Amino acid sequence: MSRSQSPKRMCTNRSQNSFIGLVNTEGAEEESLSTTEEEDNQAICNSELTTKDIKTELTAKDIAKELAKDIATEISETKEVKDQQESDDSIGTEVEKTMEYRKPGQGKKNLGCFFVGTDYNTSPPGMRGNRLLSNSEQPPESELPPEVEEGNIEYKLKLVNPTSARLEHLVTQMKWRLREGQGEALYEIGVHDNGQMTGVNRGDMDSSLETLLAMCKQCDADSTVLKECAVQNNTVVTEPAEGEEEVRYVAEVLIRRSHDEANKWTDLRIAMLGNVDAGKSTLCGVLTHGELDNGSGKARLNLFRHLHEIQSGHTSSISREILGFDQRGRMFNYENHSIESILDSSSKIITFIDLAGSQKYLKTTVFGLTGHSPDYAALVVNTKTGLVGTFREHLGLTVALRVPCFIVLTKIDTAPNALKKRCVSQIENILKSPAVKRPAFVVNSLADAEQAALDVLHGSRTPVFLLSAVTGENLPLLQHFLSRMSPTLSAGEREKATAAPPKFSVDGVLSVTGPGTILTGLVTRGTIREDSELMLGPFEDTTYQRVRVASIHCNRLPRRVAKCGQSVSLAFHNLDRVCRKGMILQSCSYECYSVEEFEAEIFLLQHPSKLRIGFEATMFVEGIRQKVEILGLDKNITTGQRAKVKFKFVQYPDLATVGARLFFRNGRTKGMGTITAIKKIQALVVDDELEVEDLEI
Ligand SMILES: Nc1nc2c(ncn2[C@@H]2O[C@H](COP(=O)(O)OP(=O)(O)OP(=O)(O)O)[C@@H](O)[C@H]2O)c(=O)[nH]1
Ligand SMILES: [Mg+2]
Repeated sequence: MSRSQSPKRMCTNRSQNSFIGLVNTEGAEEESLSTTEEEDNQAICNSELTTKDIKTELTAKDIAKELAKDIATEISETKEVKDQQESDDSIGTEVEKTMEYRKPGQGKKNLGCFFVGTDYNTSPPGMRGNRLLSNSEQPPESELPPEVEEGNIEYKLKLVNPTSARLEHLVTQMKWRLREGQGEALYEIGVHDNGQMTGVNRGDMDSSLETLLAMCKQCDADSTVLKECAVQNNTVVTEPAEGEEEVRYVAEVLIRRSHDEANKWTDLRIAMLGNVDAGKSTLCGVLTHGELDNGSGKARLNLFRHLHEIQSGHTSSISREILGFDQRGRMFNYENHSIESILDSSSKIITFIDLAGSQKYLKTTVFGLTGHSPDYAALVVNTKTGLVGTFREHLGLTVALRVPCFIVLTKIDTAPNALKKRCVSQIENILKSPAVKRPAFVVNSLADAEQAALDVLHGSRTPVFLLSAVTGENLPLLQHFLSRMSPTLSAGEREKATAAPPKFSVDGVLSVTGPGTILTGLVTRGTIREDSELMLGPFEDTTYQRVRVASIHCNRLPRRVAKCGQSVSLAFHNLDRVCRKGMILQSCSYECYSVEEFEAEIFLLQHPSKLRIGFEATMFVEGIRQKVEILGLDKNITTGQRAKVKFKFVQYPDLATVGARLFFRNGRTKGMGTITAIKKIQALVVDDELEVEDLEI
């Protein structure tokens, strides 16, 4: 499609995309079915197969076989499930412990600690133990410890009517202090650098606070006076004595970066998929750290979370890194920027979700796709080896879950021309197959890259990049493409979602000393603020708990608000129950319920025999990953066939929504589909206690 022919850029979402499921040759997965597809569905419901149905069933079977070709060597079902459960369980624990957080001071990044409200026991080293006026009921009587250059505490005797040059200097200093405190700083007014608290008179104090406000404005920060004390004879007094020296004042002011402006960034999440050793982590590392790879695994080291990953060279957990672009398409990464300056300078933030290529970690990878709600997926292929290993399975997943994808053929520095051609032709064939129906579009120029960003959004073609993370060949094409990519939600849909009451889906649970339980996840609707009162649930006993948000961190920096579409971490004032991935946190105005049983229209991608009642599999739907059992089937089906199935969550009632896309697997068995009905267990809130009652919908 030429540029002039390209469809007008318009509101597009996954359901509108013709980015159809693997079975869409049959039309079962399309939301608006064509006449032929309706007939097809009808025939299935009536269990009467027409010639056309048989034909389409066969097509689907072939596709399923094609997609399953490379996993035929899988180890036996039982062993694999056991292995995966073990590996996933251990990974889960490790991920939960380490996700999103690294040790302060590690690398160039300023990462790490949580502040909960104004509890500074958990603050970075610069702040700890150095809290001044308001850290106890009894502030120090006459002096504070001397000011230190590092850290986020600044002493100022007074800030009265500064000249513009002086104000500029003060603003620079405040930005530095804020950076030191990861977005928070303390100003002690009326205090000398050596800590002596002489105080200032009322007029100078008011004027100093005004200057602080002006400085805050320029730093995009808010100020709060935490404590003000009276000082007489250089001593803090609770009751100023009459007739003594003039009363002077000292104050402690908390400065916090707001980062609150609406839609400051466009957030995009890209999941990295592809076979083991394809070069996913390397590509993420090169893009986000601006340093080419050496061909022996140097660039991927920035992405690894665990020692065993460094030792084995394989990703086993989900890690995230960010890359920023400003409105002019200039790129901001860790090469020359701190995380804060990337966020300051960028208008678009791309978060790469690096996933594991190994079959052993497939559960974690599928969860990365379902629970982390990526906007796009990048399927990375080693040009030299072509479409081997888990590639087809990962492509199948993006199609099944309707995640628009693009292809990156890496390592072209090591592949002779013949192999490059072979790989491109393999890709072209699989992308134009009826299962995918998104022809390849090889990107050769910046203009192509621009067009490719539109094509992937509309779902008309699949962009294909050929590049090397070692020589950097064609890397600018991919960077240009990334700078032009748009969110899959249209502006209207986004506005609607932003205006709705808040909802947050939990994709990770951390336990941190001090703040306690931290929930990470995506704000799917509305805006969450500090101190927001929300309902968290369902817990395993189907109850919901009312919780109050203590602090919000986004991209490892403190925030006051988190808006729809942002991935954030939340700490709470009153959360001491065991939480799990897949829970939701929502406004009290939403219904609180859990789901015990649900119905879905499924398509069986692969199964060794007939699918029967009683079969168990791991279900991935939205943020949920739980074992389900088949309670009912409208007919017994085999590979490449569809059925209406009734499922039951095996461990505990969980969440499911009508219309949600699902994927299930057990060993070699794989299937996908859409939820069509749910049986709810309603949870009523009575103060903080909940009453549970059964309601059938
Ligand atoms: N020569 C060359 N080597 C590359 C290129 N990209 C990656 N590599 C190397 O390929 C190896 C595997 O790269 P990774 O990034 O770990 O692969 P991965 O896809 O993340 O693998 P898993 O995490 O196991 O799924 C590393 O040794 C990289 O240095 C490239 O463009 N050229
Ligand atoms: Mg990797």
